[in-house]
Amino acid sequence: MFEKILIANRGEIALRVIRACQELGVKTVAVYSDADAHAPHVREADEAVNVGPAPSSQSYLLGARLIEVALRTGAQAIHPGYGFLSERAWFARAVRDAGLVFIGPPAEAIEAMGSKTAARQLVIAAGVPVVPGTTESIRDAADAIEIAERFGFPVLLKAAAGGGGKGMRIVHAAADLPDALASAQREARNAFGDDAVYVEKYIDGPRHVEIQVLADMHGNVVHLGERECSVQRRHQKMIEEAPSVAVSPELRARMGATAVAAARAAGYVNAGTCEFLLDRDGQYYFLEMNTRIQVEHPVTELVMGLDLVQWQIRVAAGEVLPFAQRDFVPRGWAMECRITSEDPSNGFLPSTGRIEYLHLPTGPGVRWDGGIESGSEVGLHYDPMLAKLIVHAPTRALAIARMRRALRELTIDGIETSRGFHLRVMDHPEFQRGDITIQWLEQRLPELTKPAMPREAVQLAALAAALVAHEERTAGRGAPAVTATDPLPSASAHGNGPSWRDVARRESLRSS
Ligand code: MV4
Repeated sequence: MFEKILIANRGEIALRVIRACQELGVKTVAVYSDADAHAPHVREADEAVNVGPAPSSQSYLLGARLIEVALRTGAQAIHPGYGFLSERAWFARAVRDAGLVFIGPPAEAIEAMGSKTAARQLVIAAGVPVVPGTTESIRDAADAIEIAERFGFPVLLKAAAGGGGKGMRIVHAAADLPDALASAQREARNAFGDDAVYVEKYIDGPRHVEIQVLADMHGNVVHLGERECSVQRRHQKMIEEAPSVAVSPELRARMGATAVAAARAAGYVNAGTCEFLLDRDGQYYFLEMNTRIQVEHPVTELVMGLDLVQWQIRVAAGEVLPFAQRDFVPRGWAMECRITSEDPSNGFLPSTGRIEYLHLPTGPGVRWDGGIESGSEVGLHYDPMLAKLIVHAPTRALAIARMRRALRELTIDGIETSRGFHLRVMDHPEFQRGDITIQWLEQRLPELTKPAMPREAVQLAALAAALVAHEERTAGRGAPAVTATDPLPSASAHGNGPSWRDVARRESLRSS
């Protein structure tokens, strides 16, 4: 086992990795930007090194600097977390070339899965079902029309270098192809520096189901079942669960075997995830492989009863996976809500400021993976995901009830968050039935984000609260208590500061 690991990340995932290290008896080195000098991951690590100014391009993304810090502090390995440098093959290679261990897959496996067209070729050869389409990039509009007509409209143009939905265009008819191709290529060039685009048949109304895999250096590869990730907005997942209502034990075994075949084809080692579309007929199609630990890994940990981050570290240190595939049967139901600093009632605009007060839910079956505390400053430099609230219960219905309870226990004062939005989702009958596709959330956004009360009702409630607060402040100071049966006192009649009528006037002006 390693003696010391450098964690090349921040926020909740940095803390998550620190916790795994503490349990394994491994020392930790945190890195941080100027904006994160007081962040919890800095305090919880055994050592912490400032690596630059707030922008991640000048701190968390400076691979060479992070490697230099690892060497200087005597760390033997680097855990990249997710995002930042986690899927940059050049970084994985530079870590290895520096004589350190990258806690993730080999650079070659990251590269093999990085190009969507190359990944399709690789997994097709291993017998993995992919969405009907090409594995070569399109030459021109005429080429695109010919290919699209072969598969039938609608088709989806995708960036070969892509992922995450950038450079994607749905095309319903040949006449729309030239313009769609030009804009997909432009977006791909801007996002990835590569304008290669290819064609897939468009799958309408599927679920997004992914399979977790875990592989060691000795040829052992297991899958840990699926996560249902359909509840997403603009390619950002909001709620994930394990298992999926749409996956039977038989389908799990088939999708799992497919994911293992894809991992083997890529020479995969460490934790990884194969993303699939699952259509209404139970057909599934490989989309891409994420070559990192994912945000939503805890739901798998809870139903499978293992610590994925610890196993990432252990296989990176050369340990043999001691599991057989039959050891992995999901137990109960796990669900995760991503708590973000976004304002759902305002188009999910990022919300910034100081977290004045934080109260965390506890009790049976509740887990909080967070990177915030009372006093944390939330700015715009990094991802708006602050924390994940995760629950585990015997059944899906009980997991929803538990999530509801935990969301209600959670208080985050000072900034807007997604908390209330998650409560609305938990209360939605379609969500409760598991009747969801990748389109569900965006279709239901109006009802899930409309204000709870009309504006006038909020103003009246604020006014009433101000009156009560004033009443409590002035009670026992000579002013007669104001009750519902009292006549309206005149302004400043009692000489004890402003009368409640003055307060009411001030508050009504303030809230309008
Ligand atoms: C698709 C698709 C429908 N048909 N491919 C979006 C991101 C990228 N990973 C692949 N994506 C999709 N590919 C075909 N042929 C629909 C999506 C898609 C999607 C996939 C997973 C989760 C959320 C999604 C939201 C919109 C579209």
